[in-house]
Amino acid sequence: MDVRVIGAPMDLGADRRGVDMGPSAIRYAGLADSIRSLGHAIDDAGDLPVPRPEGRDPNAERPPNGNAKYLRETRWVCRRVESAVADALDEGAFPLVLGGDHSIAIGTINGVNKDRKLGVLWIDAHGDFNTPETTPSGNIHGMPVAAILGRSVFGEMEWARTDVEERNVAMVGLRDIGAEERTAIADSDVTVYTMSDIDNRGMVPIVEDALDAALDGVDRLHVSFDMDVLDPGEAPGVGTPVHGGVTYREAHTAMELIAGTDACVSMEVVEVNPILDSHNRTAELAVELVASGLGKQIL
Ligand code: B3U
Ligand code: MN
Ligand code: MN
Repeated sequence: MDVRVIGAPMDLGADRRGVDMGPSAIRYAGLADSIRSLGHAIDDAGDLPVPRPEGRDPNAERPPNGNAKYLRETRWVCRRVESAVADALDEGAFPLVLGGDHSIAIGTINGVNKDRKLGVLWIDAHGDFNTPETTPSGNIHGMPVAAILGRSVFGEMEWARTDVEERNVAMVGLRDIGAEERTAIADSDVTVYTMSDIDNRGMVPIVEDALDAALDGVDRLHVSFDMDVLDPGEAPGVGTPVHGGVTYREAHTAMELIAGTDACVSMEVVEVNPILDSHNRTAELAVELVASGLGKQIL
């Protein structure tokens, strides 16, 4: 397999600065060697351009109702992510997108969903199901799932919505969901497994069921991995840590099961924030988890 690494050093979708350094930190943690040691070729496309927030008006373009900060800039970045991902797939490579905040997933999934149906496995502490009307922060990294599903005003945004069906979105690891997000998720057809579900049933059946839901009627899977799904004790370098997350082994188990499906056509790892990290630990963990997701086995 030929892995195309695409850096998306985006930090306009989040409150805390620093996730723009995520792609560098993940590369520095040994990504290329780790991928090569699995027998894959690696082609690092470098980082896509991302506008700096300094001197910009976050509200230069406001959606009709509510708020979505840096909407114009996010569209600009996501379109570039989309075409880099689509080009990689056209050339037979496996796109691996390094974030950056989670708003870039809007671009990645648009790139993967171009002409064929897709399931999405969303691994995250958060629901990322807010819309400009329900967001508590205005931060687009809390909205990408709603965006790709074309909910609310995103339905009018051709760069954001996809034809991924709600029933093909499965989310794992959630533990921080706003009140309005909760209602929206409950009224939708997405499949959600919270931390309580993982506590009760264990990671293996949860990920197996999530994969079944995501791949129901489709044969391609995109994995969107937000590093904040891990417990902050394992992964301190994320912008919005939430206690009570998945363990080191649970995260590897999830990735090993993903590798075992053979359906995964693309992956992204997001929200690594080196400023908040300790000795690049979170980036190193990101590299290890990518390796498991790309087929690394213990024995
Ligand atoms: N739900 C909150 C917080 C949040 C979402 N995603 C992250 N944080 N990383 C929001 O702002 O939408
Ligand atoms: Mn997220
Ligand atoms: Mn998150």
